[in-house]
Formats: sequence, C-alpha cells, structure tokens
Amino acid sequence: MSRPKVLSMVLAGGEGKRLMPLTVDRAKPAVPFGGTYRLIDFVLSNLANSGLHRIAVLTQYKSHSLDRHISQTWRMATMLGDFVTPVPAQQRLGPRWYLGSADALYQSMNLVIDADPDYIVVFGADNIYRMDIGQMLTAHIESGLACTVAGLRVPRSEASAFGIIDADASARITSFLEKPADPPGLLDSPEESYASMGNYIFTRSALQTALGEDAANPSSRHDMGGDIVPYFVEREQAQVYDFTHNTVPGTSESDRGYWRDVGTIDAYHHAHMDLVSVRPAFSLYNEEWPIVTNAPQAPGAKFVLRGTAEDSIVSPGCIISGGDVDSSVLSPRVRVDKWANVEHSVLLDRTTVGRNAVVRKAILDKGVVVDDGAEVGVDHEHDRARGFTVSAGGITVVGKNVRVPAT
Ligand code: ADQ
Repeated sequence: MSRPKVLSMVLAGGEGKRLMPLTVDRAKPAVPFGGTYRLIDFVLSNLANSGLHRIAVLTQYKSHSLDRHISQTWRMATMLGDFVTPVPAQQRLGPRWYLGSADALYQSMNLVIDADPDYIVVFGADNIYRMDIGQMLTAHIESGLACTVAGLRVPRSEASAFGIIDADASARITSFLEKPADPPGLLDSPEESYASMGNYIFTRSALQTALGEDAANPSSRHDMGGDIVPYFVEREQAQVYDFTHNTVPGTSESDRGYWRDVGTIDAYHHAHMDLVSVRPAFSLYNEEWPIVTNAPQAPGAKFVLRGTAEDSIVSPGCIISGGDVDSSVLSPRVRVDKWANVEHSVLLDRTTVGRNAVVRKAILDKGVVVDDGAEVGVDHEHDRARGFTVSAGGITVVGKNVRVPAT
C-alpha cells in the first residue's frame, strides 16, 4: 500500500479561561510547562516523532506569543524543514472570528484543498502525553470508518469536563455525550468513565462533508466535540482508539497511558508535581521520543552559598543563592536568595524570590518579584486579599510581573 497522504491540523485557539491568570495575555497552548516547554510542544513533538510533518496550527485568541514560539521553535526546526505553519484566524474565509473549533477547521478548508490529503488528523494543543499517532492512523485506516476518536478511562468524578464515549465490543462508538453533568460510569468499573482526548482522525472527504453541513446548520455550536463527533456517531461512522494500546519507544510501563488535561490551575500544578516525583509519572528524559522546545540561550543553573534544590527541575540561567527549593519546577533565569524557601511550586521565567521569603504550593507567572521576607501560599486569606487567585485545591497563583511585598 502506498503511504497515505496526511494533513495534521492542530486546534490552538483555546482561551483557557479556567487557567486564569496564566492566560490573561497568552493563548492556552502557549502557557509554559515543565520549565522550558509550552503546552503546544507536546502535540507538535508527538506529530513530528510520528513522522507526520505536514502540520497547520490554527491559532486565534491572543496568539502573539504562540505564533512567536511556533516560528522560533518549530517553523525553523531543522528536523522539520518548514512544515509547521501557524495559521492566524484573519487568513481564513470571511471577515469574522471563528465561532468554535469546527468553524476553525471549516474556515481553513483552503489548506485541505491545497494539501489534498487522504486523511486529516485533528488534535488539540493543551494536553501532556506521548503518543505514536501512526498507530492510531493505522487503526483508523483498517476500520474503514470516517472518524476515529482517541479515548481513555478517567475517574468519573472528573469526567464531566470531557466528551464521554460508549462503545461496543468492536470499538464502534454507540453514544457520545459532550461534557455531561452526570457522566455514566463503565459497566466493568462504575467509578470510571471513558473520555475523549479531543484527538481525532478523519477520512478527508467525510470530514469535508460534515463540516459543510455543520456550517449550514444554524442550531450548531460548531464544536468538534459537541457537534462533529456526534454527527459521525449518529451515522455509525465513529470508533474509539484506546490510548492504552499505544506504545511509544523509550517509555516505561509507568509512563504508559499518561495523559493529562491541564485545563485548570489544580490540574496544571498536579502535572508539574508528576514531573518532579522521584519516579516521574511522566518523564521528560526520553530521548527516543523527545519533546522539542526552544531552549533558551542561558548558562547552566548555578547553586551557591549552600543553595539547594531537591526533587525539582531547575532550568538554565537559574541561580539558587543560599535558598532551598523542594519539589518545584523552575523556568529559566529564576533567582532564589538566601534563606528563602520554595516548595511544591512552579516558578515561570525570571521570577525572583528574596531573602527569607516563603513560597508554598504556588504558581508565580513570569517576572514576579517576591520581596525579602514576603510569603505566598502560607495564608490563603491574605493571598486573596492581595488579589492573588487561590484555586479550589489551594494553589495560589500570582500574575505576571506582580511584586509581592513583605506585608
Ligand atoms: P475542551 O478542551 O474543553 O474539550 P475546546 O475548548 O474546544 O474543548 O478545546 C479543544 C482544543 O481546541 C484545544 O486545543 C483548544 O485550544 C482548541 N480550540 C478551542 N476553541 C477553538 C477555536 N475556536 N479555534 C481553534 N481552536 C480552538 C475537548 C473536547 C472533549 C474532550 C476534551 C479533552 O471537546 O470532548 O474530552 O477536549 O481534553
């Protein structure tokens, strides 16, 4: 069989309201993650490592830092030549901003016509995982169906954030409920539900027809999960691809099946803690399936005056000068001064933590300055009174460039 022609389209227009204030002035896929990465690096690395090099990234909301990151990291990446193209909303059909994720695809149909693919891979941009998408493509082609949805089991308590799948023994999807208030449990495991990962493969002609009908339907919300997947389920043309069957070179048994939606502050914080646990639930150190990013031009991290970091990721350019860092992730050029204490926290680029300061279970956005002796995450009432966000799970978030005084 000749190699099928594939076009990948990455949906990168999400606002990420539940990640506020991290998404005040950046699109959700541009949110930094794991020290030196941004969320979009995970899907783009998965596509590139899977040999799928023809990629359009559909951006929209506050896309400036996202566009810059894609051009610096991906468009120029020598391993890919110039395959990754960011497509800003204004380059599409018509003058309007798009209405939903399906409309973003519909308005980008010119890319499909130009590339003339047999199959279209449509993936979200906000998740942390490794996946060989070639295996899902094979399953899609072998099924002969029009639509394949990647799925995995999630705790039922979290399932109302997802599209929930019911499938028969042959993996054909028999029902799909987008973000149901009361998600059904599985027959063999009532406290789990089968969730869509928001990653799809379509046969090109079928997707074009579906998007055309959707665009003409005034009652549609033009949403991939809410409208397009149900369209194919109704026509008995959708199957689920079980993510736990996917194998990626270099991953350990414990890494297998790791997938996190980091759509909330608590989930974002939790996924960082997964990175720094001694046996990480998700390892960034797998060189056989590298996650690619734009490494900063900065010297190695430096530890002076008995500064320490334990169970932590410390990026280039950081200086730990007599402070202690524990179970935390530090982006490039962070400074932690004498007698300061940082624990269970995520510090983004160029934050500084002054002498005797305490930062606990917190996320500090770029450029935050914690003054000498100041505290973050110690007293939640005080945190809220100072205008910081405190999540349901008790994580304090300080927005970009904010100065935290000692009183
Ligand atoms: P959500 O992630 O809540 O659920 P959505 O907000 O549409 O759905 O985001 C999906 C992807 O599309 C993200 O990568 C986002 O950045 C992007 N996006 C959102 N709106 C867009 C737009 N107008 N244009 C371009 N891109 C856009 C989805 C599915 C669920 C599934 C979860 C898994 O709808 O069924 O369970 O993903 O995380």
